[in-house]
Amino acid sequence: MRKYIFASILLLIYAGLLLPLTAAQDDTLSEDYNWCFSGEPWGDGRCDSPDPTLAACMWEMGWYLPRVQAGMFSLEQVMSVSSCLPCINKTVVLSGSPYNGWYDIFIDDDIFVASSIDLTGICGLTIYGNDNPNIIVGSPGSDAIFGYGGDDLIFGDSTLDEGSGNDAIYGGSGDDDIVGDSWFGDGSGNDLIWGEEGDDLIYGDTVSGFGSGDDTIDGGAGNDTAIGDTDPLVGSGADPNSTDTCVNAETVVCEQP
Ligand SMILES: [Ca+2]
Ligand SMILES: [Ca+2]
Ligand SMILES: [Ca+2]
Ligand SMILES: [Ca+2]
Repeated sequence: MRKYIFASILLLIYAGLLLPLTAAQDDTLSEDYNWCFSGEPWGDGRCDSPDPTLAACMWEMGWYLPRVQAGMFSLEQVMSVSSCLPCINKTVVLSGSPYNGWYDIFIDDDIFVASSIDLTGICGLTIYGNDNPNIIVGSPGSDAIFGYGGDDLIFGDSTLDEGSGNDAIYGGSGDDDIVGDSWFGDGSGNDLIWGEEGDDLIYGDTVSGFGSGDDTIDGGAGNDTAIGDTDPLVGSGADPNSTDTCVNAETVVCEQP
């Protein structure tokens, strides 16, 4: 249930931040102003929920988030006083990335390892690579990672530790090596991986460990290899309990092709 609360709150944050700052500009932020009662896009009844905990959190965030938009509070301040917002997502962009939208952290490099930044209070990262060969290692949380062009090496969670984040990874063009979780350990994240163009090598869980995540792998165009769990020649064997889905791959080691 808790993950649904987090997901709902984050959805509300994204919805709120996409709105123009009309609330701050037209003096509607009176003391009792709350999006749950306003005509805003998510003030249409979604602030009501049969789950009383979720309903209470939505109500609380309905009060806070317009004020975050208006600059009265930062998300970090809200996190410090509200148990409804235990963590936030942040966006990372690498130098020269085709992505030209808003971001939190700029990395002047072709390499980014999430453990190099302070991950306190962060649920997950959205990481935009560039058209060079990138090495990108995501956070322990649930990340979205875009490799773009170049022959990229991407790990969803880490290289050394076990990984359990549920990541969405897009290889872009180029011959990419993508690992849903980590090199070693028990990869248990349920990842969605798109190899896209190029001849990609994709592991759903780990290269040299156990694998138990339920992953979905789509090789896309090119001569791709999809391995649902872990390398059968290197790792400790596939977990018979995981159920992976692999499509558009020419070489498949996957329980449910
Ligand atoms: Ca790249
Ligand atoms: Ca991750
Ligand atoms: Ca491909
Ligand atoms: Ca996985």
